[in-house]
Amino acid sequence: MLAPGDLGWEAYPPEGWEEISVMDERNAPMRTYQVCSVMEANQNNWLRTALIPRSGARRIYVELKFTLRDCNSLPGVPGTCKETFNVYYHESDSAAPPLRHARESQYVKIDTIAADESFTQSDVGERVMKLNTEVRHISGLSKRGLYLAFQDLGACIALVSVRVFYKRCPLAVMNLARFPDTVTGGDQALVEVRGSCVDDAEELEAPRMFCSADGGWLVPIGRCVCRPGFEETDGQCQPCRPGFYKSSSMDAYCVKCPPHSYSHQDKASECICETGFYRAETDPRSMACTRPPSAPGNPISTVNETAVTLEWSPPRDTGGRGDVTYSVHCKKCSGTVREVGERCVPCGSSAHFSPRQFGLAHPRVQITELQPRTNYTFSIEAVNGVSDLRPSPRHLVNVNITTSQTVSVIVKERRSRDSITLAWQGPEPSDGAVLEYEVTYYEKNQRDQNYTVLKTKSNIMTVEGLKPGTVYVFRIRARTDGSYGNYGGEIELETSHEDMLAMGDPNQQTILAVSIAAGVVFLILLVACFVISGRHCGYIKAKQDPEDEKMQLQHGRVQLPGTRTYIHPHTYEDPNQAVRDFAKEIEVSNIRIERVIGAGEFGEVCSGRLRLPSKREIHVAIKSLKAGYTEQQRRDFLSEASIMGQFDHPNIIRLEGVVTRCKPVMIITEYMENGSLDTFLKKRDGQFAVIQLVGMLRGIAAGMQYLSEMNYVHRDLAARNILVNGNLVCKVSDFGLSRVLEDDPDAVYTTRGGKIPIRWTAPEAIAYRKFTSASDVWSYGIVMWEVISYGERPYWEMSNQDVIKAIDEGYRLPPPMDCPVVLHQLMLDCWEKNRSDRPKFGQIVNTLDQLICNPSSLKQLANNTVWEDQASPEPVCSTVADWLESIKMGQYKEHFSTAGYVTLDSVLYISTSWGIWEWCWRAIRRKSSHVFRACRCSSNRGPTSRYKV
Ligand code: ACK
Repeated sequence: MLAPGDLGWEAYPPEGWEEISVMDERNAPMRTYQVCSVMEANQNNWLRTALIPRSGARRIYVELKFTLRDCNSLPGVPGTCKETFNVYYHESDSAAPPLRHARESQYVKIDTIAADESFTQSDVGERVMKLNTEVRHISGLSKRGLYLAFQDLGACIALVSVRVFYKRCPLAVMNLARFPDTVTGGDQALVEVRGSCVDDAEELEAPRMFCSADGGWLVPIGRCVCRPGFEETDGQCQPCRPGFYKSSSMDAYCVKCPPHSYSHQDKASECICETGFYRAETDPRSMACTRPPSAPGNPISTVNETAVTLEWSPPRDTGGRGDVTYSVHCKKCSGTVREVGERCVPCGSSAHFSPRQFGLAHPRVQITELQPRTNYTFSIEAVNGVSDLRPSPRHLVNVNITTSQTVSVIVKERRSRDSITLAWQGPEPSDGAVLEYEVTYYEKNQRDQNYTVLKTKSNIMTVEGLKPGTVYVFRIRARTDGSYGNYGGEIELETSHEDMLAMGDPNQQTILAVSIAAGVVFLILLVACFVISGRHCGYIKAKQDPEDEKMQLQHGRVQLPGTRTYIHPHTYEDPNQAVRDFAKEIEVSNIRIERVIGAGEFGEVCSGRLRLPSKREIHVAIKSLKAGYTEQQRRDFLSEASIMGQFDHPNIIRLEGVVTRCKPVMIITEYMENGSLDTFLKKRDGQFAVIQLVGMLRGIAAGMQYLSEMNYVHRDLAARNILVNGNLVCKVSDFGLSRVLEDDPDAVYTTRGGKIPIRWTAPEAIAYRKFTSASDVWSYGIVMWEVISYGERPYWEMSNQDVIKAIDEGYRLPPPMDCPVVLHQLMLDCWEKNRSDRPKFGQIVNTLDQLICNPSSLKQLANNTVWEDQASPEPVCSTVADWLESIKMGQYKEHFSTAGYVTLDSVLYISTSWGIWEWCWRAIRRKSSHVFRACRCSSNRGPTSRYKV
């Protein structure tokens, strides 16, 4: 501080310190206090400042500038001459008493000050002023002010300047917080200072810093951040420009408005959606504005009595969102004609929606418990997260249906040689009381000539007077309050008849004799060879093993040709019951596990042996359920057995039984020596004649025909799910309920959640999960392509998305190398976009049979080359004996003639429990080409061309 004018300092005794004006080095005048009583002893001269206010400082600094004369430079001074002086302070809240009354003890000594080297000396009569500077500090001050005092004990001093000061930390901005100018603490103490956020910033964590005793800021803690609509620039918060926004103080910078939104003003914390676009409450502000979806498309309804299944395709425009769900609104309408003014009322809770009415994730719903013979209108709406925000009317697609009233399933039936007893379940009581039932029946294939109508009030009836061993078709309908309902579908039942293998039948006897005599292999060979003849390129089902038949009856299953329908295990309330009904329990002691052959979804797959009491030991595959499974996994695992156990076909993998009573739970199936078809073909690339490949395809098609006739849709038909046995017979496998979803490595999640093996799946199944036998036909076409190309990956390395796009644009897989044109044409037929234009499996089987029977049709290759016909012309065999000779099996002539097979045609009708191709492939494997050369297509129309395999 600079004190102008009188400083108000006091000196005592008066002859001590004096205020004197001198010239400084630059010859400027300056005021000093001086004392120089060196000639007398016992000096004690005090000089005291006026009260210096503390001004909040806890530590003050005192800087002294002075000159001091060296005693030696003073001629004749006594030994009492001093070269130091003392500095004191006295703290006080009020004015101190005059200096003359002061006692030394009231003052606290700061230090004794000596000159450094800067003594003022006399040099050749000229005095040289040397200025000393000393700084001392005083800490722990607390009173209003203090006095400084200078004590001289006999030195020669000139006090030129006394500067008293304290230190402050200057105002600072750190982490968007402002810290005020702060006085430092006493001694080494740091002063903690709380900062305040700069304009348009808010505290993230309380900002603090420490002001050090030296006047510097230390250790910033906490920070402020710019509030929404502002961003940090040069330690300040600046507003976002128009077109930009910042929604959260946690974001560092303003960013551009997302699509379909804008901000016209600055400082925007969010952008406003364009007209027609919305933002759901839970949508992040950074998300584009979206809009409600368009209406769903292509609604399909399938009415089944008082239930309806609705399916539709997803909306063309999802509104830019991924959260599309569906709601189905139901109205019941009165009157028979749907017209304006028709009275419709909401269905209320009477209808049951499965899986639910609102918030459906998939475009499919089943509605049950509808009233019979009633009109309903269902409005299907696609909904997304912003649908509720749109004021305008919603986009709906309507489906009108009319329910029917029918008698539901036949629950029981019993047959004898001349009667059939039926029991059925009538309509729901809510449909009105049943007055009577009408049972109509006729002999199969005789409908036009004769059918019988019977009436009954009960829901059980025995129809008598029927022919033995004859198939009858039955239909039943109910009459309630005056009108008849619809028929609930037809059921075919056959009256029982004599056992076909009864010893009394001479024909059967001979067949048996021939079989035994000639050996099974050759008989099968013969039969199959003739079955090829185009007249009868099919097979006749094997007679059931009586043991199996017993088991099936015990389980309440009645197997009749053409009447069986696959029963989904989910229709069972207790899934274990389905397993009990369709799978035989096997004692674990009857199984011998030999080796691990692979890994399934639920655990290991092993091969081993099964020996059932009084049966031959057979080779089996054993799938086991790994330890630690959940109840759901157990059910899913065993579902495969309850599905497989319903099938009985040479081209469907055969279930031997299950082990459920002890752990691990196991599924036992027949063993297929060559494993899965895709791996098998890859290993045997190019090693088969095309007709062999066609034979494999024929087997798969036959298996699929059987499944489709059972109303079973496979959904994952692919070469990897076909197994091949040692005779090259192909069998469809993989029936578990979870397999398409979980097991198949080629299945991927679609945008709509389901998991689908895209490359094998028909477009309608991918688009809206329309899985039918027609979609299985599409997959079958892909399997054909896999087979002919020896396990090549369909669409090679194209991505799934590209495959979907290519198919939609009409692209189809080209013929594989050496693919006969007819086979590629059949593939293309399977890949017709319109599913009703695709062939049925039965037609595919027929087509392949024709190709096999007329192999020259396979010569024309799709890449315009022709198979070389190397067959040498051979005489057509006209008798069984000639034919047996030609195939080097003349020794069996006797057996055949004894059996009554003297013409080739008569052999055509022999059937076998083997698929006809089994022996053919066996022969091919043995390279018995003479067998094939001898086979020819023969019919009543006369011999046709011979062929070479
Ligand atoms: O291609 P693979 O040899 O044939 O490897 C798989 C593996 O187990 C896992 O599924 C094989 N596999 C499955 N079922 C059978 C079966 N019944 N007979 C022979 N191998 C089978 C399949």
